[in-house]
Amino acid sequence: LTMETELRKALKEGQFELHYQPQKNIVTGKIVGVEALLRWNHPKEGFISPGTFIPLAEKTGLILEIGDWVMYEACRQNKQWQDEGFDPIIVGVNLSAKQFHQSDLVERVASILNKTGLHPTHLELEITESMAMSNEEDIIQTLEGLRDLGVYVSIDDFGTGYSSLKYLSRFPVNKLKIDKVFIQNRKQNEAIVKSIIHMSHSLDMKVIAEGVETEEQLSFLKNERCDEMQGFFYSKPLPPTHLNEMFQKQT
Ligand code: G
Ligand code: G
Ligand code: MN
Ligand code: NA
Repeated sequence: LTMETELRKALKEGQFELHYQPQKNIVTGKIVGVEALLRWNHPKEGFISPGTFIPLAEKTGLILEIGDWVMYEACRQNKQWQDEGFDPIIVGVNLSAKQFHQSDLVERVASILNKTGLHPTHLELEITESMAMSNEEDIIQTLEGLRDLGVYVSIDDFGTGYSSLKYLSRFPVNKLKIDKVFIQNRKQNEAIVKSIIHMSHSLDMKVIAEGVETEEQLSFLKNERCDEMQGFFYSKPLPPTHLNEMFQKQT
C-alpha cells in the first residue's frame, strides 16, 4: 500500500489517537490547558509521529479530513473532562496551512463546537508565523471570524518563522508560544526570551514557553513573568486517561 492509501485507511479504521501535553500556569502551578498532539497507532509499525506523515497528508489534501477529526476529537474530549467534573481547561489544536486557509474554516469550527457542546473559550487554535504571513486581508478576516466566535488563537513555534512584527499588533491573536529552541539554549537566547515575554504583555497577549525541561529554565521564566509553561520537565504528551489521573491529583 502507498502511504496515502494507508493514511485513508487509518482515518476510516480509527487508527489515529490524540495525546495531550499539559500546560501549567507558572504562578499557581495549575493545569490551565493541554495541547492535542496527533499519533498514528499503526497496526504493524506501532506509534508513528506526525512529523513523518503530516507533510504527506498536507500534499495530498488528506490533512483536511484528518484535521477535522483532530478538532472534533479534541473538543469532544475536553467537553467530556468538564462533564466528569474537572475544572475547565483550554484544549489547543494545531492547524496546518491548508486547514487555516479553507474559506469556510470559521463555519467548520463553529459546527464542531456546536456538535460537541464545547464552549468556544475552551478551544485554542495554533497557527504558525508563516500561515499568518500570506494574503493579509484574508488572514485578518479569518482571525476576526475566530475571535467573534470566541475561540483563542496562538502563534506556535514563535520566533522561528519568517515573520514581520507588523502583523502582531494588527492581528487578533491571544497568545505567543515561544519555540523550544529559545528555551533549550536559554543562556544564549536570554535577551530574546525576555523580549518576547515583555512584547506579549505589551500587546495584551499571554505567553507560554515550550520545551521546558529543567528547573533552572522554569525559575528563569517565573522571574521574567512568563504566564505558562509546557514541556518534559512537567510532562510529556500523554493519552487522555493519564490526564484524568493528573487532574484528580490537583483537586
Ligand atoms: O508531538 P510531536 O513532537 O511528535 O509533533 C511533531 C509535529 O507534528 C509538531 O510540529 C506538531 O505541531 C505537529 N502536529 C502534531 N499534531 C498535529 C495535528 O493534529 N495537526 C497538525 N497539523 N500538526 C500536528
Ligand atoms: O510544533 P509543536 O510545538 O506543535 O510541537 C510540539 C512538539 O514538541 C511535540 O511533538 C512534543 O512532543 C514536543 N515537545 C514537547 N515538550 C518538549 C520538551 O520539553 N522537549 C522537547 N525536546 N520536545 C518537546
Ligand atoms: Mn503546537
Ligand atoms: Na511549537
